[in-house]
Amino acid sequence: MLESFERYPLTFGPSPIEKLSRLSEHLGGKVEIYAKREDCNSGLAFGGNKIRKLEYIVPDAIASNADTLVTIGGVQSNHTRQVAAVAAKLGMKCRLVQESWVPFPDAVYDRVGNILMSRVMGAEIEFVDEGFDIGIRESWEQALEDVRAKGGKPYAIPAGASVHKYGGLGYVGFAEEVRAQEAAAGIRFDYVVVCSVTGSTQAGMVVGFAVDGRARRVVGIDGSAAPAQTRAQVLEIARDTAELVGLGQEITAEDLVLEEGYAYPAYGLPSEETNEAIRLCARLEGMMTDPVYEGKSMQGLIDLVRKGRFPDGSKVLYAHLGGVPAINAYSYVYRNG
Ligand code: 1AC
Repeated sequence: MLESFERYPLTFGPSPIEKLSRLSEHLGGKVEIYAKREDCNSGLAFGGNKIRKLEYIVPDAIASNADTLVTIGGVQSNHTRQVAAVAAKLGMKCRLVQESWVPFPDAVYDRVGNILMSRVMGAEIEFVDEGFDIGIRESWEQALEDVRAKGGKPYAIPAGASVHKYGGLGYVGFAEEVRAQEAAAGIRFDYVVVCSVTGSTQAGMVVGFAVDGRARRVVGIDGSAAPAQTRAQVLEIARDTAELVGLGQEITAEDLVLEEGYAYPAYGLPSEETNEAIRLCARLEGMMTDPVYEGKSMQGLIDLVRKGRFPDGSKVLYAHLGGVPAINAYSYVYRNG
């Protein structure tokens, strides 16, 4: 489906899939859990899901003759870190708007993890005291204007690279990649579990897996704590992406599965259950997850397996999107492990 779209390679190639045998056994052994390691997909500042999306956005940025990538996220945004890495790799400047999406008081919250890397990679960073919102933000539009006013040529990348005309393509490619890996390994995944916030990761997967009838097997775990907005954004991006790639079938609201019960107490704040999931996965598999994204989707995965949501014998693919660097900003929470 992606043959007619230009791709600028930023990843190593297909990201690895590994079986989480000890976690599967711990949860009763009736469901086989695998992880697709998007956190290991690139050498660009620890990689992650946005690098995959940016592969289809960068050709447009280059064609526009832009000299500055401009984007937005929370203070510990993985997305802004990945855009900073891509800008460095391309020899472009990078302007980041970091809003106060998470009311977290750790003393080093704005010093470590993602934002530390963005600073080291030379991004220009502006803090804006606005709360969480996945929509188009005035602060970001002002940053674009400011780059222009100073004689630069900005290229606009919205939060999560999501509401961008090519934002869903990377995860259509993910589905195609999984199909090829399934064929090579002689297996087929019954479900894919993925954290969803700004929407284009899940939306792309829904379109990509619709091809073989698995759209509704993509189980989004809401990490936004604003599920109505996330759901609407996933649907809009999925529909636009389906049209863009010529899917030939309509994506309906029923095609979107978004589990809403795991984002509490708020976006970016881990619950005790999230922390237990992070520790369990780390101690059984050595696989690190984070308090904002993958810890919540891991919590959802564990809970859904325990509740019997996946029939016995199911193969479940957990998409690890690469949110781990943010865990450094929660040092007090994990001071004792
Ligand atoms: C919310 C887009 C998002 C980030 O890292 O800023 N995943």
